[in-house]
Amino acid sequence: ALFRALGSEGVRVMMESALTARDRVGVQDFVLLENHTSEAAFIENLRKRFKENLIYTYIGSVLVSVNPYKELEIYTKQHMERYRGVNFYEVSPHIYAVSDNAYRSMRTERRDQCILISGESGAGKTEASKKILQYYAVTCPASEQVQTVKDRLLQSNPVLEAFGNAKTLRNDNSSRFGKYMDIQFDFRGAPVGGHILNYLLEKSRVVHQNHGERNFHIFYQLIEGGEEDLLRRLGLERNTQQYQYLVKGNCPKVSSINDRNDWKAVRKALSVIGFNDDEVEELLNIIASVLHLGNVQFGAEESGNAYITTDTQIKYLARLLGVEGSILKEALTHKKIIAKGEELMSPLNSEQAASARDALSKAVYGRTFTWLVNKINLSLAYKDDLYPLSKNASVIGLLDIYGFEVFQQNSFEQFCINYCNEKLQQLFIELTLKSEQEEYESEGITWEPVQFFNNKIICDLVEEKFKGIISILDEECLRPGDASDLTFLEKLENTVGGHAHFVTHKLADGKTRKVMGREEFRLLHYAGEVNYNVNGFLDKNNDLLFRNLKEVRALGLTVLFCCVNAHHTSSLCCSSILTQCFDREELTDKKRPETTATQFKNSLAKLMEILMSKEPSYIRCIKPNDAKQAGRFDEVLIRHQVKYLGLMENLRVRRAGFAYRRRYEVFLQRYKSLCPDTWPNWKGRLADGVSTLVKHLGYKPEEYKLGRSKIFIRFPKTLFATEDALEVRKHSLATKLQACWRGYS
Ligand code: AOV
Ligand code: MG
Repeated sequence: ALFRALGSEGVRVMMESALTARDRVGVQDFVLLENHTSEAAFIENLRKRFKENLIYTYIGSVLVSVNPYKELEIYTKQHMERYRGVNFYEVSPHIYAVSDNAYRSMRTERRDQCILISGESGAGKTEASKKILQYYAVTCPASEQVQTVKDRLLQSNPVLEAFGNAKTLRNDNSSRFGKYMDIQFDFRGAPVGGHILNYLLEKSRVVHQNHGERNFHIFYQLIEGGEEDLLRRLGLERNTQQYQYLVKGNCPKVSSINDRNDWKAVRKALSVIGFNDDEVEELLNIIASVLHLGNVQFGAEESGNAYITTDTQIKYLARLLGVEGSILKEALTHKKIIAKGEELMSPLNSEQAASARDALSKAVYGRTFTWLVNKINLSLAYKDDLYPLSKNASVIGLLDIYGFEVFQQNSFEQFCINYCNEKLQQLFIELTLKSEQEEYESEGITWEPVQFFNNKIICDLVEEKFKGIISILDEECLRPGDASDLTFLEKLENTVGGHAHFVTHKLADGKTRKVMGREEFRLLHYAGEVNYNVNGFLDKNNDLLFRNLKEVRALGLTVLFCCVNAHHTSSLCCSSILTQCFDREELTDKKRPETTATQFKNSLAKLMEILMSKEPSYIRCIKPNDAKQAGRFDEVLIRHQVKYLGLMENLRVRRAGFAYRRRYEVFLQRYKSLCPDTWPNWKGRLADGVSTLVKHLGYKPEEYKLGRSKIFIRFPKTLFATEDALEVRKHSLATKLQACWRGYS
C-alpha cells in the first residue's frame, strides 16, 4: 500500500537516489561490498569515503579508521548523543559507536571489555583513544565525585603526552611509550576510577634525537612557556637551542605544535590531577636538571682524566638536586670500584664521563616518568570507603601503544616497538579467527576456514626461550669478556641465520649482500622489512645504572647515594621524587635485575593475558600519506597497510559465505514494519517471526540461513533491498505526514 501511495515512479526515484548515494560514499561496512575478495574494490571504497570525509568504515564489528589530518565536525556532543544506545548499522560508522557498544556489552553482559587500537606510527591511535575517553566522560552518568574522576582521566593525557610524546619524522606527536588504561565503572555505569600501565619509554631520546626530531615535549614547553621567575629559579634561559639535549635534531619548532599553549594546558592538568605546587616545582627541578646535565662538558687533564669545564651547570645542579657541588663533580668524573674489599674512586676519561652523564640523564628521566604514572594512578584510584568497588564493578581497557615504525636508522628502541606491534597483531589474529569460528559453530553454520598469514613465527623468532633474539641478546649481555654488539650479531647469524624472517649481509654461499650494512640485521616483520643497526643493543639492554658490570653504571649510584644521604642527614631539600625513584634497597641489592628486553617481553606477556581475559573491540588505524597532509590518499601506502593489517583476510573470515548476520530480535525490531504479520509486534518465537518476515520480503532459500539466535544473510544485495524498502517506507510516511499537516494548516 505504501509503495502504491508513492507511485512506481516515486519508488524508482527513491531507489535510485539510495543507489547513487552508495555509489558516491561507498558502503559503510566492507562486508556489503559486491566483490568482497577484491583488494581494489576495498581500496576504492576507502577512497570514496575518505574523499567525503567519511573516515570510518566497518568490517563487521571492527572499525577501520583513516587519519584525516584535519579537524572534522564529527566529535560534538550532538554526535555523542546520536550514538548512545543505538545499534551499529543504524547510524554511520563512528568511533563512538564502538565505544558505546563496548560500554553496553559491559553493562548488559557484565563482562570486562578492552578496545585495542592498532596501526602504524601516525595512523591515529592516540587520537582515537582520546576520543573514546571523551565519549565516556561526556555520556556516562555523573555525580560530583564522578566528575572529579572524569576530569582526572581526561587530564592524565596532556601530562603523559608532555613527558612521553615527542616529534618524530613519522608523527609530530608520537607516543614514545606504550599505554594501557583501565577505566573502572561502578554498578550504575559511572566511571569511578582508573589505572594506567606504561610500557618501555624511549629514554635514549633524552640525550639524542635524530635529525628532524625533537626531545620530549615537556622540555620545549617549559622553556617556551615557563614564567620568568620560574625559569630564573631553575637557572634556565628562554632559548631551547642553548641546551645540548635539545639541539641534536636541529628542530626546535614544529608548525603543528604550540609549546606555550601546551605548557598552560599541562600546568592546569597537573593541578586537576592533584599535584601540589611543591610537587610540580620538584618535577620541574628534575626536568631542568636534565637540561643542565646535558650541558656539563668535560676536558681532559694531561693524564687523560676527565675534569668538568662548566662550573655554572654544576652550581645549578647542586642547587636543584640538593647535592653538594664537590660531590657531584667527583661523581661525574669518577667511578666507584672495589679493590681488595675497599671502595675507591677511580677517574674516568672524558669520553667515559660523557657517556656516564648521559646514562644518568636517561635514568633520571625514565624513572621520573614512572613516578609520574604512579602518581597519576594514585590520583585515579577508586576512593570510597563507604562503597568499596564491589564485584559489580567492571572495566573497559584502552590500549594505545607506539605504532610500527621504520626509519633510516633503526635501533634497539624500534626493535622493541615493532616487536610489541607483532604481539598485538598476533592477538588480533588469534581472537578474530577464534571468535568467528566459535560464532559459526555455536550457530550451527558450516564453517569454511580462511588462510591467514600468521605472524606467530616472527613473535617466536624474537621471544622464544634460548633460541630467540632476546635470549641471544641477554646471553651476550651476561657474558663476561669480549662480548660486544658485533659478537651479538655474529651469534644471531649462527643461531637464527636460517630463519625465513631474518636476514643479514651474509649470504648462505659465504658472499655478502651489498645492500646491507655489516652492523645490521633485517627482520621481515608482518608490517614490512626493517634493518636494525646493532650498535648500542648491549648497552641499552643492560641499561640499569646500578649494574657494576660496566664502569659508567657506578656513577649514578654515587650521585644518588649523595642525594639519598643528603636527604637523610641534612635539612637540605633534596629531591624527594628522586629519592622515591631510586630506593636504597635497589642500590644495595646484589641480585641481577632483568635486562630491558626481557622485562619488556614479560610485561607484554602479562598485557596479553589481561587483554585475553576481556571482550575485545578493534580499531584499525590507517595512515593516508607520509606527508601528514589532509586530503591526500596515497594508494600505495594504503594498500600496503590494508595488506599487512590483514584486513582482506579479516573481511573474508567475516564473510565466509555470509555477508551479514543479525540477532533475531534486532532484525525483527528493525524490519518488522515491512510485513503486516510482524507489524506492529510479533507474538510468537523470534525465529518464526524472522522466517515469516523474510518470506514476505521474498528472500529465496539460498539467500539466507537461520542459526540458533541469528539470521545469516549471504549476499549484500539482499540486505540492501531490505534497507531500501525501509527507506522508502520511512519517506512515504513522512510525505504522508506532511500532506496531513498541510491539510490541517
Ligand atoms: P599514533 O598515535 O597512531 O602514532 P596520532 O593519534 O598521534 O598517531 O595521530 C597523529 C596525528 O594525526 C595527530 O596529531 C593529528 O594531527 C592527526 N589525527 C589523527 N587522528 C585524527 C582525527 N580523528 N581527526 C583529526 N586529526 C587526526 V605513534 O603514537 O607515532 O604510533 O608512536
Ligand atoms: Mg600515539
